Amino acid sequence: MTATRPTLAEVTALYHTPILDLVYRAAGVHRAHHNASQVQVCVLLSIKTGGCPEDCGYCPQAARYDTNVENQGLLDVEHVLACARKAKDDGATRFCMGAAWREVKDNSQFDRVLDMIRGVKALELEACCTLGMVTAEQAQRMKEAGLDAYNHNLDSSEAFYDRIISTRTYQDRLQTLSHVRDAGISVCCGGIVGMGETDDDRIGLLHALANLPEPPESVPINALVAVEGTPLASQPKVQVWDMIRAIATARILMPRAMVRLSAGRISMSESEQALCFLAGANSIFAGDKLLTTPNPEVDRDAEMFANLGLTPLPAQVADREAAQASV
Ligand code: SAM
Ligand code: DTB
Ligand code: SF4
Repeated sequence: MTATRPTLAEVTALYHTPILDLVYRAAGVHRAHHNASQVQVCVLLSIKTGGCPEDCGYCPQAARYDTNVENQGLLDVEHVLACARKAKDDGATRFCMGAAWREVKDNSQFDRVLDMIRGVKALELEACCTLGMVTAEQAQRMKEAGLDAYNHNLDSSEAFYDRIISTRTYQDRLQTLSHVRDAGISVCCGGIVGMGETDDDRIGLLHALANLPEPPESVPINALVAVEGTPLASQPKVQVWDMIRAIATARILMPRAMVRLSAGRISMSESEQALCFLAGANSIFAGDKLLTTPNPEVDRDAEMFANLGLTPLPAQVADREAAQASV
């Protein structure tokens, strides 16, 4: 099977490989394209929290669900840069700013986000944003401000997507991804495991990601964080084998990408996370909070890195990876 533009049948066969064979194969692909002892460390900050008009069924920040999230307007630039400095001191090389917006609007708030991007770059951190849908012009302005990467997930297969989100379409998402790509910004695009989707939906997501006009430079694989008050609150915790299978398949299909073990680490043991790294994950979100939900403490991750012989990937290497992936 070729790594680029795999067919649905190829992805299906790969995904259903017995798990140990799949991990073994993914580990080989990982080692052929990356230094497998280096893991990219990213820190997330919610720069605008809650009150979102969208209806994403997994999301505690959607205004229509009664969750414990406290709404917070767009933070000021100095506050964000203080968090970025702390992230850098804690060893992060990428700083990701997330806003509970449906889309970016051309107003003073967007100007403020552009200032945040410039400030993060001045700290010699990689800058990433996830702000909802963007136009071609907005993507261009973010590129000019120095943005390295933009996160916008497909979340699941096109078929399952409609059961989770009704306020924007799969096609809308692809449109934003193409604006980001055309502006020369690295694409960070992945999805969520554990929303009640079938294996075929996971296969559909992985197939869609690997068949984007160019594969994403980063692929976040999130385990659903089931939050009280959201429609997916009572979803059972995802089996770790499902995360490992999704990560290993993503690694084989998109060999050059940074595959991020994203949401859900808080409820995974060190040995479960080790299997994810063996299966090809080479990036994490660090720091005790994702956007609104908890994440492992910095000290606990430092201990895990020491136990597993992992070291943080230096920033310039991450840049080179991204450059390679876009060739
Ligand atoms: N509002 C913007 C958007 O949706 O594009 C940006 C922020 S949004 C929170 C970014 C991504 O986080 C979502 O696409 C989804 O994949 C992930 N996410 C949100 N809530 C989650 C949860 N409870 N568990 C796992 N992943 C989640
Ligand atoms: C991604 O794929 N996962 C991150 C990031 N992109 C923005 C977000 C995870 C959010 C988990 C739920 C929360 O903390 O609110
Ligand atoms: Fe809004 Fe993003 Fe949450 Fe969807 S995932 S409800 S767009 S913040």
